[in-house]
Amino acid sequence: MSDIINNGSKARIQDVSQRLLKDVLDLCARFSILSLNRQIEACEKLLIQSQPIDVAILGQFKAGKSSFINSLIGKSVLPVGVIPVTTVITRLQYGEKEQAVVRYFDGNTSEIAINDIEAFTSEAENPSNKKNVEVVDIELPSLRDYAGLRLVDTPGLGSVFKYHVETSENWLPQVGTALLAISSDRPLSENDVQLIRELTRHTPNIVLLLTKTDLLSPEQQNEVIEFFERTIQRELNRRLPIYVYSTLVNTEQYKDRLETGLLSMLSLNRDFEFRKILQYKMQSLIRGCLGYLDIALKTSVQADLDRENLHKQIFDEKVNFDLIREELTIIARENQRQTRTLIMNYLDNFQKPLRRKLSLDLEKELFMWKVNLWKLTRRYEEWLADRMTEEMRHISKIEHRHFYGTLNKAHASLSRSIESFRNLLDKNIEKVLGVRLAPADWKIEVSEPDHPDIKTIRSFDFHFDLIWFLIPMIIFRGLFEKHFISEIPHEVEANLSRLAAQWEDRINRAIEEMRKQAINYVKEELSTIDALLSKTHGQTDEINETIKKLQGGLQRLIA
Ligand SMILES: Nc1nc2c(ncn2[C@@H]2O[C@H](COP(=O)(O)OP(=O)(O)OP(=O)(O)O)[C@@H](O)[C@H]2O)c(=O)[nH]1
Ligand SMILES: [Mg+2]
Repeated sequence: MSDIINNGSKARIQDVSQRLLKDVLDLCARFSILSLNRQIEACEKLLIQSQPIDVAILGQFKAGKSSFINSLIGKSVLPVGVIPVTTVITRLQYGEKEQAVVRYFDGNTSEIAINDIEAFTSEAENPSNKKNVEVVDIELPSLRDYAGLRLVDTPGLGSVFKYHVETSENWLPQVGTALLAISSDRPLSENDVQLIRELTRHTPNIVLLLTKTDLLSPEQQNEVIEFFERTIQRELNRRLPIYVYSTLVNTEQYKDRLETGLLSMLSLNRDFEFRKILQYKMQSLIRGCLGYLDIALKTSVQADLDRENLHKQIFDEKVNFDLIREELTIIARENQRQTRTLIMNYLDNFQKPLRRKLSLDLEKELFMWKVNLWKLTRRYEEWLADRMTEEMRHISKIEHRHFYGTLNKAHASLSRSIESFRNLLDKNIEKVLGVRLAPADWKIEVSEPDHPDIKTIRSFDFHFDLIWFLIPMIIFRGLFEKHFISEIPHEVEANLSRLAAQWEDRINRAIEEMRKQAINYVKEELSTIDALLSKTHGQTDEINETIKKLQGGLQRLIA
């Protein structure tokens, strides 16, 4: 029953881890997080292979790590010495027959005799790992009791051989259970405490191993152990199991304690321990990720704020689209309002001369029209229409430039207004971003208004000519002629006013066009700058989402 539960939970942890690892890989690529690569690799290895638990012996150089393993397995397999020796990671595990395999960084492997491993793992024969060995794997039948575990000998830390330090530190993420060897003659240095801190990221199982206890009296041993406990408590606020060992004195007794208290326990509960380690590593990896994402989030939030501030400073109360649009509209409307009056004032000059001229002409004309009232009226109307059209066309053609007062004024004001707006914008951009915009070609085109189609209007309110046959012309002709002549001033005024209205319509339309043009310049410029400022959009939302997803994953792992 417990096996079923175990297997179920094993599959679940592996599933959840697999999925989370994919997410982590994606986001590391997206946010260029490289520093988690080794942790990712360690988790990948745990997920891919059903490998043994790596019980790594770590510690300062010459702490007696290799000697301890030799003593534990009862065979001098690993090279030891008084100067820094171990140069390559060496793993020992149970195998039916004795064998040693050298794995190189280039992927090659070669099987060697157990007695020859010194040629690959010692500094003397493989200085700074010139032979490019990634790891040496040894299998021994005598390790049957530790099946499911792999003892890992590591190069010492803190020595002059930088390569040794690098090798061990790089390997750290793969640690399953860490045995931190501390020599009795150098009890617990700052480096050891630092190493424990580092190991805490990679494994829940950290054990202290006080080596070479034969160098201490029993009292001294107790003193050292108490010192360890106090220091770890103070520095790391935790307790760690402490084992003691000597390859020279009471070795069997120490070995027994280690086996029953640690190694056999690990071996027997291998699956449970394995899952615990996988779970721990995944949690640590995700916490690492969340840490980086937090930095990314803060940067992104700051960038958003900066951008917002820039935006605010550039688009201040003066550089404001609504404001300038209103200003341009007021200029246009104000000018449009005056167009008619301006044209009319100018055309007033034509009233008198035109009246006089047409009256005289009409008098001459009437003299020649010896016809009845109906015909007289027709003739008069035709004559008036022709002359009026001719005169209005003439005035329009010769004088129209004088109607352009408001058009020109609007052009000048609109141009001035957008130019000063552009100056403000330029100044703000230079102040905030330190860049000068290229001068803008905001030239407002004046579109020449079309000439109106000039036609005269009828002048009679009541048509006497409809009753012409009742009116004796000999008596009334003089009256009608007077009437026609008296109509001229009114006709002139009405037609001049109509001419003004037609031109007003066209000029105001042209002003409207200019207003639109000006607004468009401003609008396009502002939206370009706005787009540039928000183009490099912050990743805040995206990061927040990723953080939420990872936190969810972390919860699932812990559950
Ligand atoms: N007195 C005493 N000496 C020991 C004991 N274990 C190891 N030594 C000595 O300590 C020295 C270093 O031993 P190594 O096993 O090479 O130490 P190491 O930690 O593997 O060293 P590096 O591989 O260089 O990091 C050797 O001279 C050993 O003989 C012990 O239990 N008691
Ligand atoms: Mg060694």
